[in-house]
Amino acid sequence: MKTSIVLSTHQARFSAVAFKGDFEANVLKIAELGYDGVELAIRDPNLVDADALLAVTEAHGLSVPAIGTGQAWGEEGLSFTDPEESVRKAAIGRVCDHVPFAARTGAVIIIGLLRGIVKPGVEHEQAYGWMVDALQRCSAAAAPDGVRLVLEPINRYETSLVNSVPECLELIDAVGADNFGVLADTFHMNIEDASMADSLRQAGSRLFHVHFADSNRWYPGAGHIDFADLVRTLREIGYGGYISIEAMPMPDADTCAVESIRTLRQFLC
Ligand code: LER
Ligand code: MN
Repeated sequence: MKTSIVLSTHQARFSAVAFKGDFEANVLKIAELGYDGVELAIRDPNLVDADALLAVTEAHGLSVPAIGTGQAWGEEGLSFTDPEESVRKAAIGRVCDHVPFAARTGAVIIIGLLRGIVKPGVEHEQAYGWMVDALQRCSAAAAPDGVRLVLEPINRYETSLVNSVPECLELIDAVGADNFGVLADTFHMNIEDASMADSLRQAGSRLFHVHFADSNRWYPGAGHIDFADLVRTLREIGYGGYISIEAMPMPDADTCAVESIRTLRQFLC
């Protein structure tokens, strides 16, 4: 297992991104702390100079294991389940736009809030159907380039569409694409999943990516989640991907990054 931490390429409103702002300075700090990679939050890949970005990550020896897409929801309101067809199409198009960059870096494309919420006037079943259809289209568009997609179960206070890992496994069956799997985020699982370890075991080889934050969404070690048990379980299921830190920059971004890698090292050595 390898380590990474979430970094935004632009200033973002989402509060659990530890590092925002000056990209190169942040990449340097992350590399010096000993992380293996940076997970990039990218609103629109068409507005990002991929060559320049990768020149920086590669110069510091960091991989890019995942791309977060949630800013397209947060800043532009794009989603797979909007009542407006044009908005749903734009959301699918945006995910497809991430494919070339993801193919270059081997990153998984994360579908978090880009799936949307169930908007007023829309039935849950209708929204679910739109989501399945969008995920089938995006998975099919990504497959020829060997790119994988993950859906992240997100807690009930943010969306009513897929809150737990077992619910996501049902969705994966409905979508039926080999390159579509689950991202397990410990912050959300602590709220929604009956047993985090059991959920990870159930996910097995369908677990493509992991976010670590503690129960209070501070760095691992600042709350009451048993990370030793989770890392043991990840090993047990043969998970060979990244553990990516997605925690609030509390008490500040640097402390969050330092403490997170310190906690992870205790279990990963
Ligand atoms: C994104 O990875 C996440 O965990 C969500 O809380 C975003 O709203
Ligand atoms: Mn997350």
